[in-house]
This record gives sequence, structure tokens and C-alpha cells, in this order.
Amino acid sequence: MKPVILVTRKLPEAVEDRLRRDYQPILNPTDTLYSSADIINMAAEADAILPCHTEKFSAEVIERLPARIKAIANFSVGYDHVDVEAAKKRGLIVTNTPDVLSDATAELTMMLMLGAARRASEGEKLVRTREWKDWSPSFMVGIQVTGKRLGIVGFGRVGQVVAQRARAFDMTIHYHNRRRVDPQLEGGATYHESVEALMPHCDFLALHCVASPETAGLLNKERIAMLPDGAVVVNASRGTVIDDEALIEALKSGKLYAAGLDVFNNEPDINPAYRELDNVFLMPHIGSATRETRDAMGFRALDNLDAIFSGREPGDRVA
Ligand code: 8YV
Repeated sequence: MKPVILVTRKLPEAVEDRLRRDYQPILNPTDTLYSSADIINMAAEADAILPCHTEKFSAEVIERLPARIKAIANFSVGYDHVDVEAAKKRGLIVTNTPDVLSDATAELTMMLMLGAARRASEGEKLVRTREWKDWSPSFMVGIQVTGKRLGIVGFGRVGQVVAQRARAFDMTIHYHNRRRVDPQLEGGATYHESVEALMPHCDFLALHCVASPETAGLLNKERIAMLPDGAVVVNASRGTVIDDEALIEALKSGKLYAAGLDVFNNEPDINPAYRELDNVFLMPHIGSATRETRDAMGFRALDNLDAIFSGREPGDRVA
């Protein structure tokens, strides 16, 4: 008997084809957003769950999952939506999909930097609403990305690709990471031992750290004050790493020139003040949203399931 996989969201065609070939998938063709109660009920028939970050697996949900569930094979690199300790306690295997979304997320980060610096939201709005009337030397003047200092918090897979892409813009790279990375992977980037030490070196600040209790509200009022005046902040990691009130205040006061945000606290019901600000470039959590990457994420999740159900250790085990 092929194992039964509960797939919580509609996945790319090629991924669902492979699921149908190798498993008995419970698919979600209408892409309905399931509640925790729905998932617990549907899991009664399943041997494993293939969820996205939109489904939360708290300790309570994990405790209520039927005993036959062996694994949660995430379609995401981030797994802050899963209580990993609770999963470990229950002997549940948890996997993620690293590597395959680093390029797409780095592209989006560059877009956030460029969009914020060059006032993309304002410009697009002007053209679409027919409010663009003329041109002058002072019209829509932004700031340049080329040659600036980029500070990266979290120099893992995505952070390192962002550094590579940013070097093509002649940016000088500074970073903070829990541990200094191998000098070969640094590519000449300067390591700072603390977030505080990094802040004064950031004309642009890109957040690429994992969401955890330690990084919640990492970019707060005190740290924003340590950034150079007129800095630009971009975030394509998780909304929780930013203290929204502090960021909004700094964008309003002019302490920060602009921000580019793809992720938010409480998505999609974000802090409404962001919508009122011209100097934020907003995207709806699409860092990995390319055809190539979404296929690769699905295949990576399936590689993990294949390993689990053939008694091998999955490549991307996080619990
Ligand atoms: C995905 C992400 O859109 O992989 C992640 O951690 O944030 C995004 O790339 C989403 O999580 C898919 O479940």
C-alpha cells in the first residue's frame, strides 16, 4: 500500500503528478485554507502531512494528531509554524526545503532594495492612476543602491546569495550571524559579532535570520537608532523579526529613508499604517514564488518523504 499524504494546499502540477504516482495523496484542488481542526480530522486517514507555512502546528495540534502520522514534510524552508520540540517529543519527523529557494528569495530581496530606494510604489501608482503629469529634474528622485554598504543579519543560505547578487551592484557587504561563517563563504564580507555592532555600517539592512524567540522584534527602536540616518531596511525573512511600531515611526520621522517588506507580523492582516506610507515598497510574501522554485520546493519535500517511507534518513530533517 502506498502511504497516504495529506497535502494541505494546492501544489504545482508536476509536484501533484509525482504525489499521485508514488503516494495516495489527499489533495486540496480548491486550495481551501484549512483550520487546525480540519487538519486533525483529515489526518486520521494519513501517514504524513505535507503542509505550507500557512498551517500552524502548535504543541496542542501536534498532540492531537493521530498516532499513524509519521512526519510533517514542509513545503517551506522556514519551520517556525511547527513546534519542533513538541514534534520531537512525539517522535514525529519534521523536514523543510532549504537551498532550492535561496535564488528566488535573493532576487526578491534585490527587488525590495531597488524598489524601496527608487520609490517603486509611488512611481507605479502615479502611472496607473494617470497622476503622472510631467517631468522635472527633481521628480521622483530616489537614492542609489550601487556602491553602498549592505548589512545582512543572518548569513545563511539566502543571506549569502544576497551578498553575491549585491556585489554585482558594487555593494560592500557587512554581516552578523550567530557564528562567523567560513572565510571562503564570506567572499570578503566583514563579520560583526553583534547586531548592534553591525548597525552603524548599514546604508541598506537586509534581514535573513530565522524566526525564533531570540529574533522576535530584533529590529527594534534602539537598533534602528544605531543605523545611519537615511538607511533602507528590507525584510524577506519573517515579519516577527521587526517591531512594526518602531519601524513605522522611523519611516514617518525620516530616520529611515524607506523600507521594502515582503513579510509581516500577522499576515495578511498587516499593521495598516504600512499602507499609508509612501516610502514602503510592499509585497505579499512572494520570496519563493517562481515557477522553478515552487516545483523544486515540492520535489524537495517529496525527496524527504521518499526517504522517510523507505526507511532512510531524510536529507532535510529538522526534528
Ligand atoms: C513560502 C517561505 O512561500 O519557505 C519559506 O519559509 O517563507 C516561503 O518561501 C512559504 O513558506 C511556503 O510554505
